Amino acid sequence: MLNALTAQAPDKILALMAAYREDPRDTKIDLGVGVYKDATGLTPVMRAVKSAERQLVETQDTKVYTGLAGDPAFSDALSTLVLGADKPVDRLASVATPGGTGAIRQGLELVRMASPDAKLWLSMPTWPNHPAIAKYLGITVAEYRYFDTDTGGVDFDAMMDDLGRADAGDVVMLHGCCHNPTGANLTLDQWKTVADLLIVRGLIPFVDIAYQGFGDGLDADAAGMRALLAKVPEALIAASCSKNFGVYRERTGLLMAIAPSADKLKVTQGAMSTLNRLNFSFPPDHGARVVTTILTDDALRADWAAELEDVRSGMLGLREALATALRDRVGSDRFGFLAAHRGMFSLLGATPDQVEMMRRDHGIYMVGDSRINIAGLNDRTVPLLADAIVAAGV
Ligand code: PLP
Ligand code: TYF
Repeated sequence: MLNALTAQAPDKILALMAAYREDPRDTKIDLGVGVYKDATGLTPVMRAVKSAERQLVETQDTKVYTGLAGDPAFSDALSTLVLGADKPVDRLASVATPGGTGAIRQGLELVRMASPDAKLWLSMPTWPNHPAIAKYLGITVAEYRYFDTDTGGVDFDAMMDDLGRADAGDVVMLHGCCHNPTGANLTLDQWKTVADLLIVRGLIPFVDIAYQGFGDGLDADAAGMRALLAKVPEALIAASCSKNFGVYRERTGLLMAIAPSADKLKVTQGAMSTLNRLNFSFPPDHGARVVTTILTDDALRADWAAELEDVRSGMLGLREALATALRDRVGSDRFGFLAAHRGMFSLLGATPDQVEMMRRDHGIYMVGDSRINIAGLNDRTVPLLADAIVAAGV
């Protein structure tokens, strides 16, 4: 049987991690995988997470199964963080999932179950796991233009043109904030305009929000998505706690569905719980319980929010420093988009050859499409990257 297997294409981002590890140069710089790193290159356990874990060790008296949808307190706390206090409780179904990826997978399974012929519209470019999972599930993928390589911003007219060609019932994947890989994001008004188009054309939004708190702040990062959700009749939302709580390996995520009416809530929730059962039964609990503990304790929550704010402002400072270093070197504001982007990532606009040159000559590792992880930089390496970008002729 296993003789029949053929080699699967590796994940390019994860393959880059291995290449970086094997590089013997001690001057090497890792701007690859999307993991937050502090100025010393470490990905620390957040203070509030440590406290919540200590509390759990002391007080948890059972490890018995949770429900198929996970702990209701987790759904309640995280859905409020993501959707806001005025979330539509009478139409909101949710299941805990193994990370944001698990939420995307379960959400796409729900799409396939409800509407097997729906196409999934993805921004071009997008996180490679979006098309990979959709194609694996047999869902047809279509692409909408998103990034303007000349300006480093969103090509909104092109996006609207392309979505204007979607068929009623198609699903449109949107990055809730901090677009991966480009770093370019919709304005609040653009979110509302997208919502109007979705309504007119009968399209269903699927929002992937994996970096809430990494852009302009916890509520600011969710504002566009919330404005869209307030308008549309139904929606899916996949939220990840990997980055904003730093619980990557605990696999902590939530799939939410806003049903078109309150009487469709029960059947929607039932389908989502069933999909959990069919794929893995009960979702992982440790990370979810840590997150719930933090969000429901005023002191822990304030400490978490403060640490997240330091992470966010640190990345913004690095963006400014890199944009300034490049302005000094090229004598123009050609790289000004780096300071306007939000989140961990920016697409530099370098060719694959230039990316390879920066790796070979300077030991700087970025994804082949020239996506850099801003958090991989520090005050010492910002000028080194700026020099390398100029030397490669980007
Ligand atoms: N969506 C996007 C756009 C991401 O970049 C990530 C990455 O980390 C995820 C979802 C989900 O991450 P995880 O499965 O680690 O929660
Ligand atoms: O885009 C990134 O770098 C993060 C981490 O298969 C990641 O989202 C990358 C690849 C992958 C899973 C997570």
